[in-house]
Amino acid sequence: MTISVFPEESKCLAKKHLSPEIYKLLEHKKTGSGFTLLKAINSGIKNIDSSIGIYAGDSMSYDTFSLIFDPIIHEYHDFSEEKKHKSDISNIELANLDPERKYIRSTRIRIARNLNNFDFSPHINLSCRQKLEKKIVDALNSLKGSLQGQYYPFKNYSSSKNSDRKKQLCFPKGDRFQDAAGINSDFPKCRGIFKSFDKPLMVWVNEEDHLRLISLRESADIAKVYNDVCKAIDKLSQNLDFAWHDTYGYLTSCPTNIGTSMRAGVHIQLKKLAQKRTILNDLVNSYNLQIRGTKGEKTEVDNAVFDISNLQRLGISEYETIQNLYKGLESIIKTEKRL
Ligand code: CIR
Repeated sequence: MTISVFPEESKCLAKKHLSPEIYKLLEHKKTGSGFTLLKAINSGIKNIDSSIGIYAGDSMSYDTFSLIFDPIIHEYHDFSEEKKHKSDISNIELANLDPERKYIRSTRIRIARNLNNFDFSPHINLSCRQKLEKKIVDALNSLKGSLQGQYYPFKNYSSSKNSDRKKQLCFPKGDRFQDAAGINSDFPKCRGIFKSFDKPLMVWVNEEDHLRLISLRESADIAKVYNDVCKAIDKLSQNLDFAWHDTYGYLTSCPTNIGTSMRAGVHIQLKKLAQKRTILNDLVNSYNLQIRGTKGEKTEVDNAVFDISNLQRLGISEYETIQNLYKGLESIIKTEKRL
């Protein structure tokens, strides 16, 4: 039997795993910062098409409400606690898979981080978000050399006359799932984007997670894109205390992103394999990768350009994820050439 706080049509994992017994055990619990079960599942209650339906309000949520987070995490990530997540962001050396960019148009890697001692985006109040923004920006401003850059707070950008630049440097207000979770509160206050001067590294501040580091190049040099973002994370960790869980690795607002919190992928044009989707799907599945539409999740594939990225985030290190993506893409390109 499931709990009646969710709409009848809802099929989200939070509803599936929240038995009346677990609800009773958790309904009056609070984390140290006052986050509750009902706040955690509000997005799932308000959006009947949620697939997960739960967000964490702080790093403690994963332990205080472990009776509901654990089964969701185990099912979504196909994870058992004996595995324990391990991180490895050491430098990687890999030959460029497609130097002429015949297939791979661009490579993008995103890694999320949240800080201990600050509530996560669904639960943080304005004055703490302000302090957090300052702390993050101070750390970003201390980056030197190739990582040095500038922070663009959104409040200055709303009055910018240069609309192209504004478009490039704003992340949009979150969707209705994030809205019901509380992530959009006080938007766009205390949000902004840091951009490095001479390398395509960006950091989104105070979006769904405290930091989202994005490294993007119009190149197939996966190692370079990966090493850039890892170097930034390594430097920032000297000044910022990232939330880490012994079993679940790096903690994020949405439990789908815990572990490495990394999505590493390419835009790749596969004209032949686009006509042989079964072969492409088999290859993608055998390397534990996923296909998204050209413009992201739930979009179409334009002109045979696929967005192919890692599927696993928990129980696999960052280093292994990149090696796996590399091997998968190598095999996909080989097959495309053969066809
Ligand atoms: C859902 O439950 O469907 C939404 N909360 C989104 C879940 C995927 N997570 C994400 O995009 N960070």
